[in-house]
Amino acid sequence: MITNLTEKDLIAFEDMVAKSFNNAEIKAPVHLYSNNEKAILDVFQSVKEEDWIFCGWRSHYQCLLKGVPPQELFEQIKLGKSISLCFPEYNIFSSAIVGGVLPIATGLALSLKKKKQKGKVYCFLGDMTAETGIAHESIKYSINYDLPIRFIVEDNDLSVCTETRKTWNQDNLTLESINSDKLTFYKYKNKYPHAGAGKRVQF
Ligand SMILES: Cc1ncc(C[n+]2csc(CCOP(=O)(O)OP(=O)(O)O)c2C)c(N)n1
Ligand SMILES: [Mg+2]
Repeated sequence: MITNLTEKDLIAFEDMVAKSFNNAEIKAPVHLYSNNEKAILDVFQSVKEEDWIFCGWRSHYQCLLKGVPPQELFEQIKLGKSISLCFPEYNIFSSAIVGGVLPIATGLALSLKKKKQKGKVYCFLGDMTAETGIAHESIKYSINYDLPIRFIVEDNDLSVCTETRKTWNQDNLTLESINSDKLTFYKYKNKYPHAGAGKRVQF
C-alpha cells in the first residue's frame, strides 16, 4: 500500500465532496463512490508507486490511494475536474469517455513489457463499460500477450440508471466467463446517484 488511508478516511473524503457539491460550491459534475471501500483497498494492497492507474469518471478513491494529497485532490475537484482527474506525477489518468482509457492502458502495458520497464497497469472500468467492444478487444489483447496489466470491473449493475444485465438479457457479465489473473470483479451498491450527491441537477 502506498498510503495508510482507511475505509473511514475514504468515506469521509467523499462525504466532504458531497457536502460541498450540494452547497453548490462545485459547478461541474462529480461522481462519488460508496460501499466499495474494502474492495478498492484490497486492489491497492499490491499497487506500488511506479505503477499506473487508469479510471473512468469516478476516481477520487484511486487518486487518494495512489498518493495524491487529499487537499490537492479537493482543489482540483472544486475547479470542476472531478470527471477526468489526471495527475501525471502520480501516474494516474482518467477519462469520462466510456472505454476511453482502455486501449491507452493496454498500449502502456505493451510498452512496459517491450521496454522491459518496471511497473504494472491497473485499469478500472464499470460493468456496462465491460460489455463494450473496446473492453473486449483490450482485455483479449492483454491476456493473449500476457501484458503487465490488471482490469478491475466495478460492478454496480447500472449504467447511469439502466440495469446492465437487463439491457443485455443475460444473468452475468460476458467477461465473467473468463478466468484470468488480469481480470477481477467486485460488486457494490452505491449510496450516491450516478452523478452528483442527491441535490441539484442529476442526469
Ligand atoms: C462514449 C460515451 N458514451 C456514453 C457516455 C455517458 N455515460 C457516462 S457514464 C455511463 C455509464 C457507464 O456504466 P458503467 O460502465 O457501468 O459505469 P458506472 O458509472 O456504473 O461505474 C454512460 C453511459 C459517455 N460518457 N461516453
Ligand atoms: Mg455500472
